[in-house]
Amino acid sequence: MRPLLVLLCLCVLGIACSSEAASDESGSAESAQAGSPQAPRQIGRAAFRPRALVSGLASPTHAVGIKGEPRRLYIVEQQGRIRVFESGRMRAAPFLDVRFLVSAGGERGLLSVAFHPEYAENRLLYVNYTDRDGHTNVVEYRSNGARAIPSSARRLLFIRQPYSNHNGGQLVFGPNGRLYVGMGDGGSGGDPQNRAQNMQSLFGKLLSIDVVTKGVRIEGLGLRNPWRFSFDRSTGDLLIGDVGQHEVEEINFTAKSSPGLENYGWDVFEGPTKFEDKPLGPGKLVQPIAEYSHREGCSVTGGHVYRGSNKALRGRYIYGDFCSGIVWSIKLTDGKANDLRREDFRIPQLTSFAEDGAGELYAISGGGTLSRLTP
Ligand SMILES: [Ca+2]
Ligand SMILES: [Ca+2]
Repeated sequence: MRPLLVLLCLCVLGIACSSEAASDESGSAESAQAGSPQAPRQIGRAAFRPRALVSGLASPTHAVGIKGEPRRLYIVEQQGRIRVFESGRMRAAPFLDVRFLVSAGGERGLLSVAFHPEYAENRLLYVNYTDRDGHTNVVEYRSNGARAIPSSARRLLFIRQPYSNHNGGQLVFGPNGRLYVGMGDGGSGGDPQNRAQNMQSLFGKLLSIDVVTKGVRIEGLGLRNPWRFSFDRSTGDLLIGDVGQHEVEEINFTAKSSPGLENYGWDVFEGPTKFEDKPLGPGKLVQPIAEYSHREGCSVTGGHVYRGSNKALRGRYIYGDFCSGIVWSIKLTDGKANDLRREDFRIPQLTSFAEDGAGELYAISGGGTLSRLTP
């Protein structure tokens, strides 16, 4: 294990890091820049507090809010439903029910929903699910305002999955108006067919789709399973949580201004560590801005940059681990991570974070609970 990781682990366990040192933001920024990779090394105070808002959900995987709908959250259930939480209660009828189309369980199911940036006018939304044969489908629906219209389904992307795991699953519109799709490396372990570095394959990639023409583009390569990623709603910068193999979980940063193409390293690297001895594929190698070892978890859940009403916390990126339920946040400055904080709560089976129309944040437990994260 690298010395940086050892220090990080000791810090998390409360050893070798005084709270005084942790609150020294300039010091941590300096050390983050001096170190390679640029991992945060100090643990500061907790920043958020969870308040359970909804319970009794069936294996929720994802949720989103829409800017013009401040009192509403769309919550995705793995078996194939999208449900609406509105003004403090769940609507009885689902917004979308595609359970008959979906295979659910493990890393399969209805995995995310994204609403078109002009949803208020065109009523278009997009879902990502594994079908009855386990293959990835990205499908457009139109809603009537209250419910998605089943007959409006229009498939934008179909990818035959070779294994049951690493299906990616995230959909989100980028600042360029394209629909971004996270694709895992196909599955199994160690990327056995070496797809993530192969530009002839759509596996192990960050893809984007022109939703009008259905044209697909590779935006990034070298990903193992980018289960959750997001764009900072204020800057347009991209943050990706990429799930590791046996040792390291990682967060990657790409500025909106980047001309591309990013190569996030897998399966030549796992985190900053060499994984397979072979040449890298094309693109600019991007090393993680934050990482943690499997002593603290086993599967990273990428989150969001906070842009809500609490000024002191704006610009912090929150993320966590599905297995341990640990939640951290980092301050982002010029694409560097510093002032790492570990929250004093855990979210068991942390499947997703969510952001509402006003930029406030939520955490979702696959056990069935959605909690608001109050600064
Ligand atoms: Ca391999
Ligand atoms: Ca990587």
